Amino acid sequence: MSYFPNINKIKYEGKDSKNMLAFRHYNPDEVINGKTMKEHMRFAVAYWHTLTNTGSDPFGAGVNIRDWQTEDPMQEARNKVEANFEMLEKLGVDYFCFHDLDIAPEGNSLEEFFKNIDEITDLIKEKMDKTGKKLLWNTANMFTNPRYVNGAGSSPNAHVFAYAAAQVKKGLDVAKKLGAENYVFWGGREGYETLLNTNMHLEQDNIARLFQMAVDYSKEIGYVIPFLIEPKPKEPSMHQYDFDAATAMAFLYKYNLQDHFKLNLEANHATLAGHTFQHEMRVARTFNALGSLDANHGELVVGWDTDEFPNDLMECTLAMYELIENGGIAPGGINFDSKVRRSSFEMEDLFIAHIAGMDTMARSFKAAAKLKEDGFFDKLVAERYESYSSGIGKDIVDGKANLKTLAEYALKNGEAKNKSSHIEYVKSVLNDYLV
Ligand code: XUL
Ligand code: CO
Repeated sequence: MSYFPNINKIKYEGKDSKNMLAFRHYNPDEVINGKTMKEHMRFAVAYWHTLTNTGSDPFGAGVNIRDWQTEDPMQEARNKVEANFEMLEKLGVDYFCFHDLDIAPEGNSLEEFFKNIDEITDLIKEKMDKTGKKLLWNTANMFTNPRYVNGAGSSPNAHVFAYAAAQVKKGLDVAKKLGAENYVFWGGREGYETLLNTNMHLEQDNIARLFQMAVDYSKEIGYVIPFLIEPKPKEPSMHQYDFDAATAMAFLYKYNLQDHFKLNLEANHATLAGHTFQHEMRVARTFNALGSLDANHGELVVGWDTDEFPNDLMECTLAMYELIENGGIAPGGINFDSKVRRSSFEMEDLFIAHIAGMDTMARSFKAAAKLKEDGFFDKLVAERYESYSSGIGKDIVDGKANLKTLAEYALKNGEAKNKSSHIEYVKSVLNDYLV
C-alpha cells in the first residue's frame, strides 16, 4: 500500500530546478569538511505535525486530506506507520521522533494505551529493522489528556503525577525497544496558570523528582541515553518553568541533573522567549549542553507558536554556525517540529514543505561552513578581545590579577580607549554569505 503513489524518491536537481518535488540545495551525498551533508544534518520527521495534525486551529476545523485517516483508531495508527516509513524513504530522511500519543490511541484505560503502544511499536520496530531508519527521540505526551489540566510532574494532584511517571516509564521502555538516541521532556503544562494558588517550590521539586526517577530507571533497564529538556516560555501554560535555555540550565544545576540532561532547542520557542535561535544555542553551548534541535520558524508579526517550516536564511545560518562550533549535533539531530500552513492541505505538501525546510537548512549549513572556513567570526571576535591575550588582560584571565593590581594599573595608565565595532559593515558583509 502506498500513500504517495505519485511521488518518487526525492532527488537533488540543483538550484535551477523548477521541480517542487526535488532538492535544490540539499545534496545528501555532498561532502563538506569530511562528512556528507546527510551526516551533518541528521534530519528527522516529527510524527505529530506530519501524520497526526489535522490542520484544525482554534477558529476552524481540520482541513488536511490524509488517506491514512479512518474510523478505527488502531487501524489509523497502523496506517500512519506505513505512511511514516514511506515518507522517510522517499525523502531520504534517516530519523523520526514521536510522542506516545502520536503513534497509538489511548483507548479506555492506561492498560489499553500501553497495549496499543506495544502493538504499534512492534510494527515500527519491524519497519526500522527492514529500512534502517532510526528513532532520534521519543517523548510522552503529558499535556493533551484532560487529566493534565494542571500539569504532569507539576500537577497539584499526586495521582496525576503517578500517571505521568507511568507514561515516562513506558516511554523509556519504548526508547530501549526501538533504540532511541535521546529521550525528550517538553514541559507542555509544567508551569502555572496563576501564582495565586501555586506552590512553585513544590512543583519544581516534583518535576526534578520525576526527572531523577527517569535517570534512575534508565540505569535500571541498562539504557542510558541523553535526556533532553525542551525549553519554551509559555503556551499552553501562562508561564512554563523551562522558560528558556538559561532557565532550564539553572534548574538542572539546582537539582544536580546536569550530567544526565542536555537541551533540545526549538527556533520558535526561542522567538516566544524574546530570544533568537542563535542565542539559545549559544547559551546551551556555554554549558556544553546543546543536545538536539527542533527546526522551525516563528512568525514574528503573529506572536504565537506558528511552527512554520524553516525559511529564514539569516536565522538558520547563524544557528548552523553554532552547530558547527559545537562540533556537530550528534547524537542529536535536526527534527522538523514544523507544520504545513493550513492552506497547504494536500498530501503532497508534506513533501514540498520538508524539501523546502531541508533546502533552507542545507543552504544555511553551507553558508555557515564558509563563514567558519573564512574565519569570519573567529577573526572578528579574536580582534575584539585581543586585550586579554597579553599584559594586564592575560593576568586577568590567568587569575593573576586582583583589585589592588588592577587599581594600580588603572591609576597609572590613564583613560581606557575603546574601538568602534563597525557592526553595520560586518552585517553587510554577512549578507553576502547568504546568497
Ligand atoms: C511544542 C513542542 C513539542 C515538543 C515535543 O511546542 O515543541 O512538540 O517538541 O513534545
Ligand atoms: Co518542539
